[in-house]
Amino acid sequence: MNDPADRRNFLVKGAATAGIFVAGAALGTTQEKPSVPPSGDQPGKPPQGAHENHRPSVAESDAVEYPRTHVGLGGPVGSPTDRGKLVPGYRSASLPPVPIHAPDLKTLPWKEVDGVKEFHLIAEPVRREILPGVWMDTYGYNGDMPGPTIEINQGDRVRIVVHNKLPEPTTLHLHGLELPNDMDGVPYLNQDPIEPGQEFPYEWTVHQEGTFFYHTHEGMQEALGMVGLFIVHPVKTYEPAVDRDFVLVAQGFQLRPNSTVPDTLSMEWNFLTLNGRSGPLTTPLLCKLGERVRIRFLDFSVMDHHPLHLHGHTFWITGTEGGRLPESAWYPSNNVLVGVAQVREVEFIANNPGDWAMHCHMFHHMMNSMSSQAGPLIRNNSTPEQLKVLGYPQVMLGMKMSAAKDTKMPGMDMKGMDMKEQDMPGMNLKDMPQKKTSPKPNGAPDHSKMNMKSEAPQKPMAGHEGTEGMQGMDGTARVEGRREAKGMRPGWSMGIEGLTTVLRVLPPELYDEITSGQEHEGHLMPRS
Ligand SMILES: [Cu+2]
Repeated sequence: MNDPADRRNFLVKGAATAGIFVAGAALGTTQEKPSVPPSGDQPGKPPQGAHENHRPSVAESDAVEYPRTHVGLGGPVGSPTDRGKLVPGYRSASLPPVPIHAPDLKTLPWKEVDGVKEFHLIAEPVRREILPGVWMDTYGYNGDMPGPTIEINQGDRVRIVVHNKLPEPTTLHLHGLELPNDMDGVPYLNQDPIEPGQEFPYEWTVHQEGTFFYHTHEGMQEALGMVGLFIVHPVKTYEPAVDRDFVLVAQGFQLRPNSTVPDTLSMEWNFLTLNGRSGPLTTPLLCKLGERVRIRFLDFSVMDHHPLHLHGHTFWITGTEGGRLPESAWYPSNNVLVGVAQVREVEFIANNPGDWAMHCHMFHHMMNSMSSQAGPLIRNNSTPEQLKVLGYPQVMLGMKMSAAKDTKMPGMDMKGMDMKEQDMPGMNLKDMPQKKTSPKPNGAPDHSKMNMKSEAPQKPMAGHEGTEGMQGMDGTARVEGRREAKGMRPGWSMGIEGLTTVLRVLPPELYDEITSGQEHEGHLMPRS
């Protein structure tokens, strides 16, 4: 798959097959309407779970006007198909809501106890790998940061038992939920803090639905990442129904040199994460061409807002942390500003095949480890992958590679760079995907005045050692070798940093080939 021709065939093959599925929708015009609304669970298959009482919405009968397999505007502004606004997915709205998919996060299991859905949250110190070989020692829940996702149905009675295994008191706040005052989790105001070794049950009946979250109500514990998603599905599936329901939580941390513990007093952040990982370790979001996709963004940053931008598509903003918006209040965008503790839900038809960047548009948030305060956070023999992790721009990697091979790069003054082959022990240049990346011919910054050697700390930056050997070449192979990344352009991980992930809009056959039936199915929510 490293050969571009192979990749092209891979994609073309999938696209051709997809064309069979969706030709009807793709070729449809305003003149012709399909006899069967395109609301099946799979493209081209009859809708599962559709029953006689299922009344096709206006959107379904008009959906053919909106192109599902290529870009296009749909109907006029204000019409149901305007930029795909009310065009349904393939999944029938008569089915329960599709389970949540939170990439890189775990789901919290529950058991029924006396008619109550009982969850156990363990507040404890955890380690989290935010980039290959970059570990953070922090606080979280059930061994993870962010904590596992809680997913329930509107109307459920829930009990969340918090077990405090931290060396300090804590409480749990259920954010945005309308619950009894003594369940609200503000220490001293609503309850005594849960002391180390103690536990406390939070129990109430959830009448709301939407995107909520739980977190400690101690500021410095919040800054350490003590948060988790709390998703409540509506009793009746929203229309137009979606085929995918993703959720992403944004956070920021300051990891200083020689420390693996985030500096929670800092008001600057050098590592920004989505679901606890920085790009390119963020796992790509997979969907099939033509599906209706919902993405729920939560900002749990200390004090940064994030303008989250999706490439190649126009979405409609359909909900907030307060729940669903009426359709009259939706508006189209490709960039949504998510403020601290806010949620923005967006929906769109994934009709533009390919691998699309989805990222915060603040430039510093598209980088890993800005180093203005501390100088280059590297040691002398750092590999290109480590440079990448530590925030050196791609052109630097190109320079380093070229310098190592004693080839001169046009327009670059290599004096003083002191880049020699022996700086990169153990590197196998021929296997580097970066080798295939063309260096910037013009306008590249002049790094010749940087004296990396003298400014580089003598000791490796703690946390960047790759304690499990996951660094350098291994890190790249691991990031690009993931199942979810199959068929992506070799070297793609070079362009994905910080608060960034990738949405992959795949022809159905290609999607199936990649997932091999192993896709996340979630747990079907029993209706009570
Ligand atoms: Cu941002």
